[in-house]
Amino acid sequence: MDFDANAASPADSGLFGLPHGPKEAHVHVLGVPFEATTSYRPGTSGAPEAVLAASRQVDLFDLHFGKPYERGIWMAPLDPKLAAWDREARGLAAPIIHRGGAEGGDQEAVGRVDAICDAVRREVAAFTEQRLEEGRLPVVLGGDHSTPLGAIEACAARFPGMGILQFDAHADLRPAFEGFRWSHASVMHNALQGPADLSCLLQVGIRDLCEQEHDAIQSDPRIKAIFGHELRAARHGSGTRAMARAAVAELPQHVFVSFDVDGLDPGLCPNTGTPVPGGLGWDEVTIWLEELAASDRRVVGLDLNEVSAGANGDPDGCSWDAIVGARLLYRLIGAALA
Ligand SMILES: [Mn+2]
Repeated sequence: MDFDANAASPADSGLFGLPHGPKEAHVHVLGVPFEATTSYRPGTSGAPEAVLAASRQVDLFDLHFGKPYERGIWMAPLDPKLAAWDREARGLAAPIIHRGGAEGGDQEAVGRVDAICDAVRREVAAFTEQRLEEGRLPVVLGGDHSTPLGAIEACAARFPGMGILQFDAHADLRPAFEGFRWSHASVMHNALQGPADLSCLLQVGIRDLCEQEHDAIQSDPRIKAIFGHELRAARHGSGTRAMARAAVAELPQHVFVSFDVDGLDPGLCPNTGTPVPGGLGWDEVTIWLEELAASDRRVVGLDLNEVSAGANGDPDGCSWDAIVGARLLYRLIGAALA
C-alpha cells in the first residue's frame, strides 16, 4: 500500500488519515450521531464528524501501544437515516425534557422516541453482529451513551458471560430517565436487565449518581464501582496502577469497553453534555488501558460516547473535545489490539 505513516494526512482521508477500505481493515468504526435523550447540554450528535476531522492530526505511532493502524482502521460512511432519526426524536423529546420529564399527555411522543431509540439499538446490533461474524473489532463512536447498547448486546450474545469496563462520571443505572426507557442515563441498567448475558460491570470514575443507582450498585453482585474519591486516594498514594491491575483482574475473559468521555476530568471534555468535576486524568486513563492490555483479557468490542462536537465557533469542528476524543479513540483501539 502506498501510504506513509509519518506524513501528514490529506484533508479528505479516512479516520486517522488512513487509506484502508472495509475489506482490509480489522477495526470497523460505526459513527452514531444520535442524542435523542440528552438531558442537559446538546452537541454529541456532531461527534462522529468532529472526531473524524480531528483524527487526521493524531500521530499514528503510539508510545504505549505501538502501531495499531497496521491492522487497518475504517469508519463507515455516516448513515443519513441515523441523523434523520436523531432530528425527529430530539424534536419530540426536547420539550418534554425541558419541562422536567414526561407527563400524562406525552404518551404518544414518548412512545415514538422509544421506538426510534429501539431502532438505533437494532441497527447498531446488526452492524456489530456482522463484524463479529467476520472476526473484526467493532467500535461504536457516539452520540450519547445510549448508542452502544446494541453493540453490548451483540457482543454478549457472541461471548456469553462477557464483562463491561465502563469509564464514566455517572452510573447510568436509572430504570428510565425523564420518562424515556432508552435514555443515556439508563444504558447500563438496560444492558444488565436486558437479554445480554453479562457477568460483570466494572464502573470507573463514578462521582454523580442518585440513591436508587447507589442501591443498585450495592445490591447487584455483578456491579463493582470505583468512585471518584477512590481514584483520588489511589493517585495520591501512587496506587493507580495497583488499583487498575487488581480491578482488571476481576474482569472475565471477554470485555466490552464503554467509554463515556465525562469519566475524564472536564478539562479534557469541557463541552460534554453532563460534565462533573473530578475524574480521570489523561495519564491515569493510559495506565488503566495499559493494565487492561497487559492482562490476558480480550476486548471484543468498544465504544466512545458523549464527545462534544464543540462550542459554537470552533473552526471546522476541531474542538478541544474532538481532539481529545480522537486521541482517546486511537488509544482505546490500541489497547484493544495489544
Ligand atoms: Mn454515561
